[in-house]
Amino acid sequence: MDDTIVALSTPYGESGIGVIRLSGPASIEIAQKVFKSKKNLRDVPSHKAIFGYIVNPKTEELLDECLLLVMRGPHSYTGEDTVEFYVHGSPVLEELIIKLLMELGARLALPGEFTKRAFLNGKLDLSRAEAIIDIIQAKSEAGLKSAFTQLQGRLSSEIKPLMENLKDLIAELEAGIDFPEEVELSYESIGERISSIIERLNNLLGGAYFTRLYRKGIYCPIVGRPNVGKSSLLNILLGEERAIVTPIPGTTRDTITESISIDGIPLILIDTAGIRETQDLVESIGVNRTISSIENADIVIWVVDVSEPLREEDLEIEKITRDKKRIIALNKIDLANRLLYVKDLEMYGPVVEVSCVTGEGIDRLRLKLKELLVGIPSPELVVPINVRHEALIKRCINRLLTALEGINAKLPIDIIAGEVWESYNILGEITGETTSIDIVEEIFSRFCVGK
Ligand SMILES: Nc1nc2c(ncn2[C@@H]2O[C@H](COP(=O)(O)OP(=O)(O)OP(=O)(O)O)[C@@H](O)[C@H]2O)c(=O)[nH]1
Ligand SMILES: [Mg+2]
Repeated sequence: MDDTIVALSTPYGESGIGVIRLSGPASIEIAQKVFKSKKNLRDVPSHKAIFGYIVNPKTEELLDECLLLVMRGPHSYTGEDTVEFYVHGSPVLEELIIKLLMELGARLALPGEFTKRAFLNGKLDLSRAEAIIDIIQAKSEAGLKSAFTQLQGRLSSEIKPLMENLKDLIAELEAGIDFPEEVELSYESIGERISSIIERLNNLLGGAYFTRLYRKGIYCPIVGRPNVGKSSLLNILLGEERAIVTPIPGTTRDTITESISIDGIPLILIDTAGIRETQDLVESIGVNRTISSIENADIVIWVVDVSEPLREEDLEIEKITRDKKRIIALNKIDLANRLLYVKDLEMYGPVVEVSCVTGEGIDRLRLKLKELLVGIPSPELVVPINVRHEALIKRCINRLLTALEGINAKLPIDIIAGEVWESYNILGEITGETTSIDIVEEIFSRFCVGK
């Protein structure tokens, strides 16, 4: 990290201001060459805004007025000397300045490179660095809060003590191997300690499901046989004419995905192709998609038409959604020729009568959806576990279970110590202490340039 990197940290395009960030050992020196003010940047205090002009050093031409911030390492985001220019948000100007800075020796930053430097300089551990991508990419308030909890080190504060425990255990096991006469190891007490670590890891896994809900949303397909009003229901819940509605059965052929927010948690609604036997190739692909959306569902809204009897096709859908959390929307209650009532369906789950034409009952349906979300804890209370952490915790548990088996079989201590070592290394991948450089690169490549 002996080079100095530069990037635009605000989105490309016209804006009120644009922030250009320089980080690395030469950043103050390079900045000085394009910045004209009464003060010399070498002497200005850290973290204090300075007014001045951007100047082309070759022609002496003034390009813009701007504010500039010097942040000296290690007290900066990256841990290195950093300079930020706050210029007018013109893409032409921003490109011009970045080009000048590159001519003076800076290199264009790679995606996530500022944050990667922060990680490599020990400013953040890996799970906290990952939280920064999740904050930037948050799609909902709950997702944002969950990511912020992670940024504050909630996960690391759970993992680090477990790593300490494992380290102590390894030290004792190794002492037992090296000095078998002096150190007496009890298989039973080692087993108890490992079991208690497994239990704590299992508790952490409980957070994975909720973390996914907060960040990705609750997956909620709207299913039913053709023409019952699934697309109409999507539209009325969204408040816009998103999906095509016609009286022709088989109108929707592909899935349509849109998101609404319920108490800050994203609910991902999926309008699906009505399920029926069909010879039409396109429609049958749509039906397959519907079926796979049911498999992935957290909640299903099953739509039934009041003006028709329950048909074979309805019962088929009942069957394939049976083991899901389900709400039945008994639709078209505005019609006079009513054949179905709540009592005919309530054995299948909670029923809400609605009309997508008059809007009646839609608020009740929203309320029912909300009730199904009761029991989802507030994101600040859940230890955030993303998919990567979840996989590592599971691997770690497996290693520890192998160690336990070894203990029960009274295998030699060095074999058990090997498993405990492995489990320690696996946990270290969460915080980044033992993560391979490939994985670090992969994580930071998901960032945007300038972060
Ligand atoms: N009277 C009445 N008609 C409705 C209601 N909801 C939907 N419809 C009508 O029912 C027909 C089918 O509606 P869609 O929303 O396209 O039904 P769908 O389930 O998406 O149908 P497919 O995409 O073909 O599976 C349209 O003519 C709608 O106007 C309702 O609450 N009352
Ligand atoms: Mg439809």
